[in-house]
Amino acid sequence: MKLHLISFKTCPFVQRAAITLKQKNVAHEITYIDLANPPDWFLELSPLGKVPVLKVDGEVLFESAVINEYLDEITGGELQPKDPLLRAKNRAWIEFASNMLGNSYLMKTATDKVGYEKYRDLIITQLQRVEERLSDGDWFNGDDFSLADTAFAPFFMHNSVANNAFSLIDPATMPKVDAWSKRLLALPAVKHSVVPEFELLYLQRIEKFNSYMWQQYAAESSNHG
Ligand SMILES: N[C@@H](CCC(=O)N[C@@H](CS)C(=O)NCC(=O)O)C(=O)O
Repeated sequence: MKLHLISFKTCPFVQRAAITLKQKNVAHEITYIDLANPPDWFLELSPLGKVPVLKVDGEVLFESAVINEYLDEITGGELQPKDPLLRAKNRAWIEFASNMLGNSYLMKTATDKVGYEKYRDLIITQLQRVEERLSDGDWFNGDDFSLADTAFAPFFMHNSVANNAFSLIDPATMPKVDAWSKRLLALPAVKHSVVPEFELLYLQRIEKFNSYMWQQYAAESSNHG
């Protein structure tokens, strides 16, 4: 079976599938496209014009959560809880993580302070919810690494760029989230789920938005030489 992931280098949703592929050591090809100028062949095969798309031989799969369940199922299925209720709850939290990624995008592209603070505060409230949900184990469900971990990891990677300059994690009030995010970022499958120049590309992208968040960062960086 031939697996082919269509990607955009800074997309957190594609990164979920990349983590699963790395974690399970699954052979695959990757093609990177420019979302600002998507090729016609991509628009033809992606129903929503979004990445990720996974081509499975001639077939097309889209939506990161669906792609991840499929990748896990064809390779043993150990990244999903066996209990149907826990599995359903995990799906709901994966959707929650998608909502956080949406808020993160709106925060980093907001052009004024009011817009920026609205989404920043929403994300902080969401992180506090996750803090309440986490158990004492290493991963989202405790001892077993799962697709829920792969779904949140991209948020933590974006949150940690530029030496945590944009971080919204308060270790004092969110100690479990803090420890979990560090554990995820240290995992080889997460580290190698993005291209080596990821951080630079991420910063270039938010610079292009010239958003409130970028302006604060640029002012702060120039103050410190
Ligand atoms: N719900 C989708 C979201 C994917 C998504 O929003 N991808 C973004 C890039 S990170 C995209 O392709 N945007 C292009 C567009 O909306 O035109 C998933 O989980 O796969």
